Amino acid sequence: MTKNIPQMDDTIAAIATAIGPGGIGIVRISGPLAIKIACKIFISSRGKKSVRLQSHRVYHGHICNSDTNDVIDEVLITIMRGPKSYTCEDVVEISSHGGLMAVKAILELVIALGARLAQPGEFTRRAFLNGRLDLVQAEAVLDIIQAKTQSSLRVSTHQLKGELTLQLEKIRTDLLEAYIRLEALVNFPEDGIEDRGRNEVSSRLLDAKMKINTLLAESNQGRLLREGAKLVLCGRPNVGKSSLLNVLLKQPRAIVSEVAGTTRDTIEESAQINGIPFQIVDTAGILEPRDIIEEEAVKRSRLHMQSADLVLLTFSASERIVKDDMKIMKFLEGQNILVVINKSDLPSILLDQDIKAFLPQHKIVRVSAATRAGINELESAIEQNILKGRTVDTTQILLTNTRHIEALKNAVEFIIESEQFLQNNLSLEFISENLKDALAALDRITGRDVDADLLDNIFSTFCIGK
Ligand SMILES: Nc1nc2c(ncn2[C@@H]2O[C@H](COP(=O)(O)OP(=O)(O)OP(=O)(O)O)[C@@H](O)[C@H]2O)c(=O)[nH]1
Ligand SMILES: [Mg+2]
Repeated sequence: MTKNIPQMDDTIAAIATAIGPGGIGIVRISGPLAIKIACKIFISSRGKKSVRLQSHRVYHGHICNSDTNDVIDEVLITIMRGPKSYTCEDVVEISSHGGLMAVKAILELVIALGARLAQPGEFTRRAFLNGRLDLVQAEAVLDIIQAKTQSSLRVSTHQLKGELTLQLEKIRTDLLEAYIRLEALVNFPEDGIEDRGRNEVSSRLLDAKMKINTLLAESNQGRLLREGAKLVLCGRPNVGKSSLLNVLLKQPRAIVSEVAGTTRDTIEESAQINGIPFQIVDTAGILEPRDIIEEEAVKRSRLHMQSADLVLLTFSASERIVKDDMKIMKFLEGQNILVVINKSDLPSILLDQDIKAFLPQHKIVRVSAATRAGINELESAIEQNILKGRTVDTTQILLTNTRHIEALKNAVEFIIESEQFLQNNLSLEFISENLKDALAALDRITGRDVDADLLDNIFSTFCIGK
């Protein structure tokens, strides 16, 4: 059950710019009262109250408290009458001087005149509910705001333009045609065209499946662009994990010292490596916890190692492999590992073949966190490992959102099952039910078929004012 479905027929308002010192600040108002409120508080620079504010015009003037006649700030206001606006409703944007006080005072005035404070993402939610954007495009708006790299920005912009939606619509048409043909077979079985009909359904299903699989094939790359890959530094104490974290972050984030066991709690930071967003985790090197704090640290480190997209297994060039290294390697069996031999500035005791004896297939990169030698090579090796040698073509349609990926996987499962039913000559009603489920999975992505809880979930991650 949804606790809190926002109304649609009232007027909402919010500060749409980031809070804090800045050149300008914007208060955004949307709904039936938006223009009426603007008329009450805005005095145009021509001196008289502007009663008729025209759509898609910008006016210069002042915001005044109509009760006290106090001037609050000099502003530009933009009028956009619905449906030609972001929300399809009447929208007014008041651009005042930046900083908190002016925008806050304007917002308070607007609220006092009958608007209500918007919930996070409520402007975009209205744009969706009024048919201005579908759900994929609404989510793309959020991704653009939160983009961490140029490439993720580019992919989200394509999604906002509706390119992914168009592709999903093509898949939907295939499925719908398969469904309609199937229904015809169910309802007019006497026509004697069953074989031909089944073939047509089959061929439509194949088309849909191929289109979905093409999208899914690149989805891992897309997801990495949006959410970032998880990179976990591990290795025994003192090999220089925290030093490497600092080098990759280009700032001294973690404490580094010659004392073994310096890092106790795991440290997580976001960074970009060669244009790919990463979540980098520095773990505790200790293997045998001496107290409950260390016990917790070891537990957390292990959880991170297990969920890593890539583990940077770190050694020191000045030390041979010892039992503890072997324990770590055993724990990491089956993980995606890149071997890093740090401290290459010191005389090298650890040889590549010492490592290859245990990890014959894994790439080894020698670096020095102290002198930064080899760091570029390390960054390229990380990039290659994550992209598996492929470049991400940000001009193509990419799935980036886990919600979309899961729904498409779901749809393809129903399609494959339907194909099997068809091959085994099972009752057409079964197949028909399956196709309805496949269509529903697809419609959850674009929001054609979506419940209020899911909407709450999506829009609550937006900022207020968007
Ligand atoms: N010569 C040399 N010393 C390094 C290098 N990288 C790190 N060190 C030193 O090695 C020591 C340990 O570094 P840390 O980064 O704290 O090692 P760690 O692996 O995070 O250790 P724990 O947190 O205890 O698990 C410090 O004294 C660093 O200055 C390097 O490339 N060359
Ligand atoms: Mg450390």
